[in-house]
Amino acid sequence: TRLILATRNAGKINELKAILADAGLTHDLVGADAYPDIPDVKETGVTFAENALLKAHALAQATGLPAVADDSGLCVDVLNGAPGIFSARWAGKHGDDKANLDLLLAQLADIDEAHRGAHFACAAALALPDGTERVVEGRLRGVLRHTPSGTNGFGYDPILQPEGETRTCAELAPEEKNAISHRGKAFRALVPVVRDLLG
Ligand code: ITT
Repeated sequence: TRLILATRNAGKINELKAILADAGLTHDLVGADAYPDIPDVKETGVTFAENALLKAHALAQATGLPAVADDSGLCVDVLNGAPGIFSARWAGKHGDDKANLDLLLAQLADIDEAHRGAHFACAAALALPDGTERVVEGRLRGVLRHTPSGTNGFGYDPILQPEGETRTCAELAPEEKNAISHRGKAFRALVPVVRDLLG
């Protein structure tokens, strides 16, 4: 059966296909980019979980198929959790990863090593056309570098160095990132829920 990945972020789609296939899910995984006529839902929630559910329900309703969605972001300790749910549009324009990362680095320029803690957060939601919904979350803790390093991944990956690592997320191989990431944890926890509800 087909399972819609309710996201148009190519970085997420790549990671989700690998994470879900590695976890043994045999569904036909199709990104929302295959449905260009379905409008993007307004992310009006105030939490990752609320926004993930909004996205999953929108695609499940519009396609009549089960859908999973990811809402995620970077939560910085000294910024009281910002950018958080605003991570994709921190510098103004939605999805401008470089502008977002540059602005955040500028905001943290005077913060010393001991106070650069942060985490990535991911809410993974499943919605069925009949309105059934489930959501689980995952986190990846680390520290923020002063300068970007690495070319893998997307978004803030070049500046987050996971706890216990000497490399940034953008210097990890994709399978290394997925093994420890917020997205890997959340979606591996969602797999048994998908199996339970969809078979
Ligand atoms: P969809 O809503 O279509 O899924 P989006 O990019 O708008 O795509 P979000 O609203 O969830 O998704 O924003 C997530 C942002 O958080 C993303 O643009 C990145 O800047 C950042 N982010 C999330 N996960 C990340 C990761 O694994 N590595 C680096 N940055 C990440």
